[in-house]
Amino acid sequence: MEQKYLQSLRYSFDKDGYVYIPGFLSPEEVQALNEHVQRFIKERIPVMSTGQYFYEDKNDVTTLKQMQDLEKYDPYFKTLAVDSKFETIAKALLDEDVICKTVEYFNKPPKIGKPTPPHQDGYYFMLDPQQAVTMWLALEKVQEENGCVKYVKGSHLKGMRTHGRTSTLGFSQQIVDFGTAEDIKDEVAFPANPGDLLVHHSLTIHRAGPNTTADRTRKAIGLIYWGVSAKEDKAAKEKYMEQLAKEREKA
Ligand SMILES: O=C(O)CCC(=O)C(=O)O
Repeated sequence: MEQKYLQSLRYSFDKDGYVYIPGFLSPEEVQALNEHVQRFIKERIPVMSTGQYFYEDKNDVTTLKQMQDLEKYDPYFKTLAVDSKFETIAKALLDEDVICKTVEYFNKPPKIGKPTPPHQDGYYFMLDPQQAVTMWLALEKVQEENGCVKYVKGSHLKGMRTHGRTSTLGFSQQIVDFGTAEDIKDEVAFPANPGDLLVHHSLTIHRAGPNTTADRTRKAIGLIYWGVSAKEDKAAKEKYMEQLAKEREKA
């Protein structure tokens, strides 16, 4: 990728807290990725640890909602993330070397796909400095009605907001006072076509609506990269993960 192009992306990212790259993957690449996702679901879910995949309705396997750490279970997804064009973008936006932390899958099944609560990923990451990006790649057409992603422009420059528990599986935390006049004024919705890529900073506030359609899914791939300068508060993270595991057992 050309240096000039990467620099222009970084300029937008620094200003807005996100970038939108239409057609990042070609239709053929998206088709191949979709086929690998389906293969992964069939072959790998049976060997995945609990807590790494969730169903919207745990009694219905057609309602798969989320999976994480795909790259640890399948070399295709490792190759997708490491030394790839996704990594090139992450490096350019953070202006340093990066480490891929996880490859995820996000779906909102028709009718019952819940909203993604407003949050900042950095709240989960617990990093200092907050040098991290999340990528979100549409695997199919995503619009307001099946739950497109929405970003609050410039929110990455305003620090970490207070988060509290949600009952949403896979997104346990949300901003408790989201919905201020400024949040609403600065919020931008991103309908996307298959292969379009969104990338946001770990402090950028974002959310997504429910899937209100009767027959469409809302599938996407997520990739998370941390800059090498970002250090994790390990003790705080472990405590948080233990708490989550306990709550999951009770649910
Ligand atoms: O897929 C979604 O609805 C949102 C994903 C998200 O919040 C994230 O990638 O950080």
